Amino acid sequence: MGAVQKLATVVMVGLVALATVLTVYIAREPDRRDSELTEQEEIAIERGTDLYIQYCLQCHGPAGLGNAEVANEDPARLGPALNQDGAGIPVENRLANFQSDNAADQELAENFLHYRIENGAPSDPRLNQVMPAFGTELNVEELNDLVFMIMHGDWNYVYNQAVQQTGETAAQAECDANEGEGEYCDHIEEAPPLYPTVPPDEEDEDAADDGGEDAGEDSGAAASVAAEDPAAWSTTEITVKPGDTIAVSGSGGLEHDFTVDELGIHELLPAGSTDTIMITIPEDAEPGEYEFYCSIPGHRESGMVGTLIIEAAS
Ligand code: HEC
Ligand SMILES: [Cu+2]
Repeated sequence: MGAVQKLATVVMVGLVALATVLTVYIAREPDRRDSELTEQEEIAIERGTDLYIQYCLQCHGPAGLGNAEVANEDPARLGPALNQDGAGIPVENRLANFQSDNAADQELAENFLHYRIENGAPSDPRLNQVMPAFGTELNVEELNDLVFMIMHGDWNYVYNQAVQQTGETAAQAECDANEGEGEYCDHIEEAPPLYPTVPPDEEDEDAADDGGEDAGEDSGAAASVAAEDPAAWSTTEITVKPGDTIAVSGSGGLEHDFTVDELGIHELLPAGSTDTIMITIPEDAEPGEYEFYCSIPGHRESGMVGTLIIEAAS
């Protein structure tokens, strides 16, 4: 009788174990499906990563942290962080949330990424902070792979690939392989930065006192407005007369522009600058109400829009 009972016990234990494993497996199935990318998508991420290392790393950094100060050992890169989570950028400060689960966010991110990568950002040339346009240099598939990588890739993977592929740490690897001796080790110290760094800018100091308004008064402008990050104007109503000037200031962070379609006004406010641009209302502008807004994708929709009232000249 012992043998039969033992067998029964073994079968029971086996069944319970199997049931447990199955339950856990089924319970976790939705997660697994979410985080699993198709083979096609994995390939897109690999290709996007290689393109990133070749074209973007020099300004946006090996881990996509760019010039973000937080959590970044290397904040001298020119470009902003594309790895928003890694850089600790609060969600409410993101103009577009690059790695979101939400369909609306994803659509905005996809449009913005395509727009920015294809057109670049004609930023302030004096600061040498120009994001080049890649719309002609890269083909449609390459652009799609890059955007897909930024939206769905893993920045740790990018970083590891970058370490493998760039010469920056090849010297380190050789030096380590030679137990810390030989010419490679000297090279680590000497190696010049492989990327352009932000030049010191002294002249931003005076503009930095948050002063759209001040700047406007000093310069005799009839009105002033300042861009604010992520996407707002300091005022949503501006009243002027034909021939008046409006002092428009940059936010000091993101790029914006001041656009009034009917008057043909379209002035860039470069990233990283609080400089004030003087915009003159044409003498022959018809009195009435116009819309002023920022034409960077997503900004107008986020509320970066206001009313420009032109009163009759007295
Ligand atoms: C020469 C330096 C440089 C290179 C190379 C470069 N960028 Fe940039 N990138 C910048 C700068 C500077 C900005 C900020 C521009 C601005 O807003 O005026 C920027 C902005 C961006 C933004 C917008 C980020 C945001 O939150 O506003 C994206 C996306 C971007 N770059 C992606 C790329 C990709 C992808 C590549 C490679 C194909 C690339 N960049 C190559 C310098 C560079
Ligand atoms: Cu804007």
